[in-house]
Amino acid sequence: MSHLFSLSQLGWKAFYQQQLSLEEWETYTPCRVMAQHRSGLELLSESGPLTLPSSPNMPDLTVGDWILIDANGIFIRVLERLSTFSRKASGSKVSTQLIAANIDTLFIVCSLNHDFNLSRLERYLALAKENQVEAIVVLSKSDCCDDPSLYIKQTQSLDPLMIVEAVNGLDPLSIDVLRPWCKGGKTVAFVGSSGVGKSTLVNALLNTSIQDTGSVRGDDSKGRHTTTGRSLHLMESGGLLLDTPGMREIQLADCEQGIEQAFAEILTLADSCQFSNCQHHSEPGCSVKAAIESGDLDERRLNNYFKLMREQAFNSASLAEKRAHYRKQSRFYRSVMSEAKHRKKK
Ligand SMILES: Nc1nc2c(ncn2[C@@H]2O[C@H](COP(=O)(O)OP(=O)(O)OP(=O)(O)O)[C@@H](O)[C@H]2O)c(=O)[nH]1
Ligand SMILES: [Mg+2]
Ligand SMILES: [Zn+2]
Repeated sequence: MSHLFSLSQLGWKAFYQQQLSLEEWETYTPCRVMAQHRSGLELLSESGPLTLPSSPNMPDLTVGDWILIDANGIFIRVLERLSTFSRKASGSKVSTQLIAANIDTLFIVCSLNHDFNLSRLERYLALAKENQVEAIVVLSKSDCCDDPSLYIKQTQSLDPLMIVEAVNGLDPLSIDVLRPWCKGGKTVAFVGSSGVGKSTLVNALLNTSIQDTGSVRGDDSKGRHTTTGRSLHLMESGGLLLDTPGMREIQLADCEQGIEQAFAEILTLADSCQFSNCQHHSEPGCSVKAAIESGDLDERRLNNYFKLMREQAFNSASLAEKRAHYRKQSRFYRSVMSEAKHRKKK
């Protein structure tokens, strides 16, 4: 990167500034984590790029984080995040892996071929709501679809206030509709299944071909996970783009509020069920079931609401159990250590 960016172009906000004392502000340098490798982090500050080798005393960091470093380039601390995206670590039942932090807008990409799936969109929407991040639904590959308006209408039915854009990632003019969210200082992330065209959109918005794009097998139009790393890319405007690899394994944990917001009309209906603890299965006087009968509520949507609620409850419980287990273990360890010290003194 030849020219320098101001802190606000890098996404700095009052929320981060308020976390620094005057002394810290005068001594340390705030840096944004732009990329993460096994060996270390690529950072960007007002005075340009720098690298920070991994060290064991650093906490779990991710792309998009704001950190402080001292004059010698030593890590001081990570600033509190505005939003955090994580997923269940692959192969593991209960640990989570950070995906990105401090995102302003989430572009939820779904392609207008076999990938179109309302339940998957609802899952991402719940995730965005939980993180209080603005969500824009991008229906990609509009050129592969005879009538995008049909899909736009279905998507819009999930939330009348949501912004839905159909684009052809291969046509630079078509993607201009996404630019208003990519202005200086804004951090946007693309999520969606493999092969839906996230990297293609990132490249088009950057006017480069930084991200590899893959070819999709013709038979089932499923992608092959072309993008494997995560990094933030700076636009000329100063906006930052994050391309994440297909997140098929994304699981919801600690996401009850997000789900409730993404399915707000179900909760409103539930308010007028006869029983305050109605489960909306077969209870008499159930307004939710009545809405299904009358066609006001889609049965698929209700079932997905149940499914996501169960999933997040299961994952939250197992995460909480694991954390409790570690706490107990470390308490035990500490008590053993202090007892040993005691004995030594005697
Ligand atoms: N026809 C058409 N093809 C597209 C469009 N957008 C992307 N493609 C093609 O779809 C394939 C996959 O696109 P990518 O951008 O690599 O998909 P991705 O979402 O980044 O995939 P992963 O990195 O695996 O998560 C490529 O061959 C693109 O050229 C589009 O709007 N229309
Ligand atoms: Mg990609
Ligand atoms: Zn009910």
